Amino acid sequence: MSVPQYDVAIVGAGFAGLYLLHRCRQAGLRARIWEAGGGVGGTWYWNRYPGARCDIESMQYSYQFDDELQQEWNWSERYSPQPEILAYAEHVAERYQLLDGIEFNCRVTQARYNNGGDDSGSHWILTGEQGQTLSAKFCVMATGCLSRPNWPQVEGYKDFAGSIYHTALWPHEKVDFSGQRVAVIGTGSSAIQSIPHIAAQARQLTVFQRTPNYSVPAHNQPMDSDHAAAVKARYADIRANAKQNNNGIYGEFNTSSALDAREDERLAEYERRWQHGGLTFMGSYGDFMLDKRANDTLVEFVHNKINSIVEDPEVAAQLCPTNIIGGKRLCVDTNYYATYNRDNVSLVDLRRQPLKAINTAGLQAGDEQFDVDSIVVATGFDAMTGALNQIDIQGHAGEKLRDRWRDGPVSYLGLAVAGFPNLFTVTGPGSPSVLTNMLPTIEQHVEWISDCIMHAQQHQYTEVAATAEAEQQWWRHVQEAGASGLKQTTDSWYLGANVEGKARVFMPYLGGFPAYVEKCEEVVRNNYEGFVFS
Ligand code: NA7
Repeated sequence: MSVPQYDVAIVGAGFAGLYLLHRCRQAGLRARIWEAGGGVGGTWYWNRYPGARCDIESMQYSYQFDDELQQEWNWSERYSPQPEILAYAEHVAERYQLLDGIEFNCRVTQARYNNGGDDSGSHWILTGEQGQTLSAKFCVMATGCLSRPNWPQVEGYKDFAGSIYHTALWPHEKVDFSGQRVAVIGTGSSAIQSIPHIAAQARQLTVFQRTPNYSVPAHNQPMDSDHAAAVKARYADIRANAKQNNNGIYGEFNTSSALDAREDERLAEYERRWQHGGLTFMGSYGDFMLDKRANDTLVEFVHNKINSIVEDPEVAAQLCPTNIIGGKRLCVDTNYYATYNRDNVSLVDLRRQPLKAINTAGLQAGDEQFDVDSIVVATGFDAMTGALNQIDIQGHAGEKLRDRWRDGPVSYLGLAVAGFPNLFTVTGPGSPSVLTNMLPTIEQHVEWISDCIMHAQQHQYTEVAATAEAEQQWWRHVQEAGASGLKQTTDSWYLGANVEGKARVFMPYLGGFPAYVEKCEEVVRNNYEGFVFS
């Protein structure tokens, strides 16, 4: 049987894979996407739990590569819900006629590099779950940073008589919790978004919390048409301005010290931003992640908010995080803390009574049995490396990426790994990715990767490979940037701390989006410094 041949194989049809397919086709490259899901959208295809929505305003959480697209598309809410973001991804796939370039329900199990020793030319051979194969000169992993679900390592899943749902693998049919006793495990962003919805439906909701999280109100609302029109009128400026900020988000980011402000000024500023809602809450001063004393002032403000919203002081105390604010990604919610005032909601502290097992009737935490009808597992992801390590990726001389990364990942710019020629990763470890607005970061990566592939094609190179030296240098810089400031003082999925046995390495690049873009551009200016073309 002959193996289909392409210039570029793309794994994943999320926002990265879709744009890459479009770019490749525009450049005249033959490209094909293999996608595990039954449709496009990546994160927004899988995470269908109640209340799922973006935590960056929709006017910014969108593509900007085509002005007609951003002018024509209308978002219905300030933070659009998952079905609308999925509809947007579907619209993009149709608008640019990408669907015929995607193989759905096709999970890649192996990607193996053949350096052309048999005269077939350097190429990657992909194998799918059903034994399908595909060959392409280049392979791009557009597999997402948060796409391999993380499950608590406890016994008994199979014994449970009720239903178990992971937020990241939510059914396509509507789940109705009416009249049910429901357990939610986890209190990260997915739990914080879904808990108010589940509580409004269920007879009884018990939340199992290992670590409390900081959450600020979204103050979500229907899109104000005047606001949307004003943004559209200045879209290019707004997008360009966003790229000057470390997090790639357009907003008011003050750089002065919280400690230089008078207490009453500071509190007024925190209150103003709390009332505005959203992630820019952390932008009131510039030193929260540099000086613990500055951070403490914001922590105290949020603790006071939690204590003023949650009526039971014991529950409020359990919901107040003890780590710094901003160590983990801030959550953005609608009615999260107030949900604990409902009679049908209770909170269990897994630090006091650890999750021991799931059994026929429910779950056991400490010595206590909790009988439930449904369990919602909101325990996040094996972030940044999980989706890549799930695939048996074999580079030069059969070296496996998962072996190479056993003690934690290394990468050149989050884009390429030494020893894995003609392989690129979109928002791989070492890219600013999850510390930024993902959409513009994805666009920047995709444009850089497709330009690099075109450079190789135009010069008829068969192989492009990151050098070990460039990779080490970049990785040292990533580690230094990650170690600066307070971020690493909190256990988080940035560090792999949420997954048992995972190497503890700070994975995203904390140096900021502008510095990263400048580095990528410098690499190109210096004739793809750190890459060898042959
Ligand atoms: P997160 O943010 O990783 O949250 C997962 C939650 O699940 C968090 O509270 C974890 O507690 C908890 N968790 C993880 N493993 C366990 C086990 N074994 N037992 C009990 N509790 C556990 O994932 P989300 O899906 O909510 O959000 C991911 C990102 O999506 C988010 O950052 C936004 O960018 C959007 P822990 O803190 O690890 O103690």
